[in-house]
Amino acid sequence: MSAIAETAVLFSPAARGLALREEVRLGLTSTPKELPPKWFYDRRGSELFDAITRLPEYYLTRAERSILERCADEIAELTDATTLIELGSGTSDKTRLLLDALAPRRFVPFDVSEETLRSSAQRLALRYPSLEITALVGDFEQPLPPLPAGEPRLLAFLGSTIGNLTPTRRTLFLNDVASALDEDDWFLLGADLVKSPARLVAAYNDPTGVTREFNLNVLRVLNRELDADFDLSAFEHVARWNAEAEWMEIYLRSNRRQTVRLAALELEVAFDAGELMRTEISAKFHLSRLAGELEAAGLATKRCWTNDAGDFAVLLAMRPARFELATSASAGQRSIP
Ligand code: AVJ
Repeated sequence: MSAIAETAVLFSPAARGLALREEVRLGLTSTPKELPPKWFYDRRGSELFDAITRLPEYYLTRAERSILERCADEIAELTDATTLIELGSGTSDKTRLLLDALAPRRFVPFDVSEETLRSSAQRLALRYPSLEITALVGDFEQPLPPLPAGEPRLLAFLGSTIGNLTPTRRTLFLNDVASALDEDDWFLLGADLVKSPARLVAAYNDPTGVTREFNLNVLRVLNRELDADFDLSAFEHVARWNAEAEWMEIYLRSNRRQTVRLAALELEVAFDAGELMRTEISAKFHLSRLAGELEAAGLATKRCWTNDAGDFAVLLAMRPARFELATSASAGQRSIP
């Protein structure tokens, strides 16, 4: 029993720095330009996202919380999980609903943002003194590390963070989840559903400009970490609904012709006036199709819940016993101590 949460850094500062440099170089030299959304989340970015979750237009977090309030006991009953692992846990805010219902022995928050992870793990350690907490700094787009033993385990991926992955990445991720789980382990997924474009666009384009600040923050991260000279006032926040792909697209639009230098990459990048650089996609789902994607990865959906408005869904899936998955490549991240 201790109120000190242990933190294992699977994504070391060196590995993180390398990934940042590689991904930014690739993204800024591609046509059209893009940046991966994981780099939004330094301390300030995590705080800005937290502020987004409280915006009246950003219904996702409230919808998911209301579902979890309703179904957490049932999840506990069905899964009997003694270990809760949460990917992209962030501030672990909604996680409390699961921790209260499950009363697991062990909690493993996994997130790319080390600072946010450490402070939320410490906060949880104080609140749940007998809970064993092993925080993992990692990137869920890399092969998942071997999960801690102590079945049955519940792997949670909430907030519709899955929407940030392109369809190909999503397939890879779901296959990786399925192979990380043993028979009778569980996967809990929160996913935002397709709805009216007006509401979607409003959720990603709030009038107070919090989402704009969040979007621009990635340029601050690049300025700091890659010694870049992005002028934040030369970029605009753009949020569009792509009806064909059924995802929100978030861009930064260069409002003039300009050249940006990233000293750490020895790279100069030219932007045209009006040029769009995509910084995020946020896919929206149809419940039955999403369950089909899980199924294709070898995950059987046992229960799903939506809120009354049908805005958001929580799916509980498991790896059925005797389901043989093609063995995937071994983990690219170290195991959990
Ligand atoms: C944290 C990825 C779920 O896509 O809705 C919020 C991030 N971006 N507003 C989302 C986000 C702009 C959010 N996720």
